[in-house]
Amino acid sequence: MQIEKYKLEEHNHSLQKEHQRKFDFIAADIKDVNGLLQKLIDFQVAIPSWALGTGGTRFGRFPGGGEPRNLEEKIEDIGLLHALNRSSGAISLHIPWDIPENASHIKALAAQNGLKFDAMNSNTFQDQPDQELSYKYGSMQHVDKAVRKQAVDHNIEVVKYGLELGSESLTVWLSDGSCFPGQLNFRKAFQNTLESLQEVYAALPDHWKMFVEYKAFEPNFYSTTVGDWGQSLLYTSKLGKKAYTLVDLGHHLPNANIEQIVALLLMEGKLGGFHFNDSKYGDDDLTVGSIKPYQLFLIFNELVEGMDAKDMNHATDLGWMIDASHNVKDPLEDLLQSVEAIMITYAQALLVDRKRLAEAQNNNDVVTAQEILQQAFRTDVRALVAEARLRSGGVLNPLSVYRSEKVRESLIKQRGSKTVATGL
Ligand code: PSV
Ligand code: MN
Repeated sequence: MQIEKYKLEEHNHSLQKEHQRKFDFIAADIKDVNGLLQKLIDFQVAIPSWALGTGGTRFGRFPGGGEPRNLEEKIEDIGLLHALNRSSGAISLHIPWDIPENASHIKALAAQNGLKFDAMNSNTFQDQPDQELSYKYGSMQHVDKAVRKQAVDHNIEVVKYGLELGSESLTVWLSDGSCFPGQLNFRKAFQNTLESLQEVYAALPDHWKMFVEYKAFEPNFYSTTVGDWGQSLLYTSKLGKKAYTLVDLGHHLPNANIEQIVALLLMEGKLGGFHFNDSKYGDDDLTVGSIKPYQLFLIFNELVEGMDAKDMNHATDLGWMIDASHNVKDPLEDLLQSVEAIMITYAQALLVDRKRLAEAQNNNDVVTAQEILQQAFRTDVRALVAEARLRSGGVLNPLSVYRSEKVRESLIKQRGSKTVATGL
């Protein structure tokens, strides 16, 4: 579904005066406002192909209707988000949930919607109906070499699909681990996994990156074979320069200092990408910024500081993706909220007075350091984010257009009320 351009313009026109007042107010306090806006305009967050449907829990799933029935419709949904916010210009595919049967057609459709292909995601955490060997006891860690080979071959196949689409990275998330003490020999599980990853790495094109995602627990509850950033870093360091660690915000044990993890991975040149979401307890997959917005700000603060220290391009040198889906919201509204939260937090991190912060740190002036961070965090930057959207052809308030144009109702009419998108 597409919203006609004149409707977007009408919407912007109706909010323009109020927006201008708010924008002028904040712009007056910023030294290089155009430079900051350009960074916001350039920053794009990939949407995963599995987030367009209402997510499930292991207790049930309550689809909301109008969910995309195939990859084409998923691309259209992301195209719509991108038309509204101009910050969701990429799609990340999960194989086999979204196999591009006709790559050139899918590529052309994505291009029409202004979308690029972000990281490809493999799946060895579920058994597929036509699959020969089971992943019940793991995939790349498996005691049986034949199972490991099947997992390796699958990842290589995912790279092939990605090559056809113009993607340049592979994300490997393994659910491998154990549920009970004694079930696994940790060292052998690690070595098997490393060997399997090395085989995939060897098949990776030179211009590609491999992201190794870690997760503390779930579905395994006693041990996870890539359980934390230390283990991921161990694998990626042994693999080589095309391998990086991927941080998913929901994959840590409670109270982990994620901002410090990010700072150190960046320092080592081993941070590759991000999966954004929020959580209260674990891998809750809640809307970005809905539970711990200050933590998100502190993470972005380290990202900006660490990337600038290495002269990295904020928009292109790391992979940015949302990884969330849940039961109770319209997934498209939820994604609009998540992207907005990311843009707001990025803008706040760009406002941190880094020179003064460094001085405060050198003087052990703890109070001033906190004041500087909270000054940025407490700044209402929404008009800056809206102005960036406006300048790049989007709308001032994406959620309000989505609702006033009755997008979900149209999608239900078009696709039906009982559709269920592929994913979890
Ligand atoms: C696992 O919880 C994960 O974060 C991985 O990134 C998967 O690819 C994705 O979620 C599947 O929903
Ligand atoms: Mn993830």
